[in-house]
Amino acid sequence: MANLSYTKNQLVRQIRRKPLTILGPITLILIIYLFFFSSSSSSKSKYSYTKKNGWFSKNKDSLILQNLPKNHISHYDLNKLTVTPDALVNKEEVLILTPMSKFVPEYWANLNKLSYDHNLITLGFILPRTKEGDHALKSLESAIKKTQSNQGKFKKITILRQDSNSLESQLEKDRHALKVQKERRSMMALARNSLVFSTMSPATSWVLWLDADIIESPQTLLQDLMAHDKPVISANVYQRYVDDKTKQESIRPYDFNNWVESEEGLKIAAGLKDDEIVVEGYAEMATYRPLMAHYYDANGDVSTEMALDGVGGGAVLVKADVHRDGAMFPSFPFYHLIETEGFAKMAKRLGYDVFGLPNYLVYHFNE
Ligand SMILES: Nc1nc2c(ncn2[C@@H]2O[C@H](COP(=O)(O)OP(=O)(O)O)[C@@H](O)[C@H]2O)c(=O)[nH]1
Ligand SMILES: [Mg+2]
Repeated sequence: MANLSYTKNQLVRQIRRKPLTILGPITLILIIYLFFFSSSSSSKSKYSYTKKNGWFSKNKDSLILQNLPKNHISHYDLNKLTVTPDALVNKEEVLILTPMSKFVPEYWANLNKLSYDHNLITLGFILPRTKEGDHALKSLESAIKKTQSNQGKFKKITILRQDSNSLESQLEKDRHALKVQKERRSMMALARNSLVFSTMSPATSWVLWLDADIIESPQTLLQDLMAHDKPVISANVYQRYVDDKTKQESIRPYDFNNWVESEEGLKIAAGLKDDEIVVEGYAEMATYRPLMAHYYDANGDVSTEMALDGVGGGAVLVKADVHRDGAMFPSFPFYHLIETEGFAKMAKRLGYDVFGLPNYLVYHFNE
C-alpha cells in the first residue's frame, strides 16, 4: 500500500516537473493506434469498403482506391477509367491482342516502332497447339526476351496456348469450302474470346486487335485510331505486291471483312437455316455489300470515316468497355455472322457504332 502511493506520488511529481517525458510517448502511441486501427474499428465488417479521404490516405485520386488487407482485395473505380482521344496525355492503358499461328519478324518490328508509350501497352498472344504454333512460340519468346531487356519494353506480355481446335487438325477432313470457312472462323472466334477474356484488366482503356501478319502501319497507329473516339474503328488492310506485267511495286486490297450491309446480304441471310452463315467474298453468296477495301482513295483525307456493319480483325481498335459490356466474337451464327463480323454485329446490338477508315492503310504480309 505504502509502496503504491509512493509510486503514484512520484508519477504525479514527474508529470508536474517534466510533463512531456510522460505525456509525449503516450500521445504518440495514441496517434499511431488511431491511424492504423480507426477505419477497421469504425466499420462492422472485417474490411472497409468506404473510400478513404482522410489526410493520410494514399492514392486518394488513383484508380486503386485501397488494397486491403495485404493486397488481398483490390478496388478499381471504373468511373475513373478514361477512354479519350487524348489517351496518351491521360495515360490510358492499351491492350494489344494478337492471335498468332506464325511469327512474322516484320510484324514484331512494326509493333516495336509504335510511338505510344510502351509503359502503357500490354501485349497478349494466343497460339495454336500445333507444330506451327510451337515454332511461332519459340520465335516470339526470343523476340520478347530481346525487346524486354531494352528500353521501350512493354508493360506486360501474356502468351496463351489455345485449348480449342485449330486449322491443322481440320485440314485432313474433306469439306465444302464454305463449311471449312465456317469451321475456321469459328475456331478463330474461340481463340479471340479466350485471349480477350483472359488478358483484359480493370485498367484497360483500349483494346487493339492486330493480326500477326500485319507488317506495316504508321508508327502513330494507336494515336491515329484513338483520335476518332469511336467504340470500334478498323483500318483498311492492303497488301504490297509486284505486278506481274509491269514489274512495278503496287498495292491491292486484302481484307474484305470490313463492309456495309446490303439489301442482297440481308435477303441471303433471311433465306438461311439457323446454323448457316453468310461469308464475304464467295461467288456462291454474292452479297453486293459495299466493301471498305474498295473505298480507298489515294488522294483522299486519311481521316475519312465510314460507318460499317462488319469488320475484319487485321487492325481494329475497340474501347475496352465494348468488350466489358459483353461484345465478343461469336463462334456460332449470330444473325448469320461469326467471328469478327459477328463481333461488329454484337457491338451494334449493344448500342455501339462501328467505323472504318477507308484511306488509312495498314499492310498484310505477302506470303
Ligand atoms: N491462335 C490462333 N491463331 C491463328 C490460327 N490461325 C490463324 N491465326 C492467326 O489469326 C490471324 C488471322 O488469321 P489469318 O490466317 O491470317 O487470316 P486471313 O489473313 O484472313 O487469311 C493471324 O494473326 C494468324 O496468325 C489458329 O488456329 N490459332
Ligand atoms: Mg492474315
